[in-house]
Amino acid sequence: MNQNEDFFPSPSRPRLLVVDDQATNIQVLYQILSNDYQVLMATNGAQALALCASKQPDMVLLDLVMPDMDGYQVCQRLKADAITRDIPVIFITAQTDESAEEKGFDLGAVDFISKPINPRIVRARVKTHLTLKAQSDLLRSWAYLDGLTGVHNRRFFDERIHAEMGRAIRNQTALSVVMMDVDFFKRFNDHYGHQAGDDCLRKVAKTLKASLMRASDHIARYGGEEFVCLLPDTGFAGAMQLAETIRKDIASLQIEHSQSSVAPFVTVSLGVGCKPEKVHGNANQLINLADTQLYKAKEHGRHRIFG
Ligand code: GH3
Ligand code: MG
Ligand code: MG
Ligand code: MG
Repeated sequence: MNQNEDFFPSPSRPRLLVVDDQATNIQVLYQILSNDYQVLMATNGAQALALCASKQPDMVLLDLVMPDMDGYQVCQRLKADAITRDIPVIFITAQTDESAEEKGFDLGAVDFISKPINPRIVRARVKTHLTLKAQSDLLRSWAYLDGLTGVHNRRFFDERIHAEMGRAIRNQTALSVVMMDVDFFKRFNDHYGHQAGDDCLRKVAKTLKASLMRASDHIARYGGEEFVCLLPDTGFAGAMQLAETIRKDIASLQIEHSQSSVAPFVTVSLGVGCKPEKVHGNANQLINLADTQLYKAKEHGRHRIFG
């Protein structure tokens, strides 16, 4: 696999949500935009909020005046929810007074388009804001990646484990953490050089990624030669099984390590921590548990798993 694929995911057709209480207005916008974009439609605020949460559009074109919930209220609700906060909102309105525009910007809108609609202006503004959104998404994703290996970094893990723990407690599901550390890696670096050490870490990360079974699993580089797997909906037995897969897969790489006291190739030790279903948990305690178990695996001879 090309390593850059993780850094530059191939863009799919951007998805827009058009919200207007009048079907004819939606139709006009659909005709202007559907050649270039995937266009979702909603005729009221509640529908718009539901679609934003479930379909994660790249932008919302929002009518200001609507019965029930008006555009301001919809915008306010979108910005108050972490899941929809970053979706850019453009208001579309026949109102021409500046205070309406000011209020929209105050609520977090990125732009205003006035009715009657000028197709070229709509296309230009949509394109500009989608470009900005794509750039900021890319920057955000870089901030969560480890530069050496391309897997997530510790910042990502620290944020994610708190979110997943909250979810696991709410849903009464299990959550597991597997901590992994390369055995005698200092000796590896000293003997083969730092460059070879970096290569080794890249191979280990790639293998780890391949060993994970579910799309919902996450791996991150936790420290120098330490990696961590976060496994939602996974109980103790499942996490131990995965740890064993990882232990074997990395040994199978047969990366020469003449200075190791366990084997003539690179090996890893693993610690498993699990918050069982229906048990209240705490993210820091779960990390500490996996870490303690990893320490025991080291103490008991390395190239093994404790849980
Ligand atoms: P143990 O089996 O107990 O884990 O021993 P160890 O030598 O692996 O553990 P220790 O923590 O003493 O050494 C970790 C080494 O990992 C130290 C450092 O040289 C190396 N290291 C940390 N980050 C990197 C990196 O980004 N690249 C390279 N090449 N080496 C790194
Ligand atoms: Mg309207
Ligand atoms: Mg270490
Ligand atoms: Mg080590």
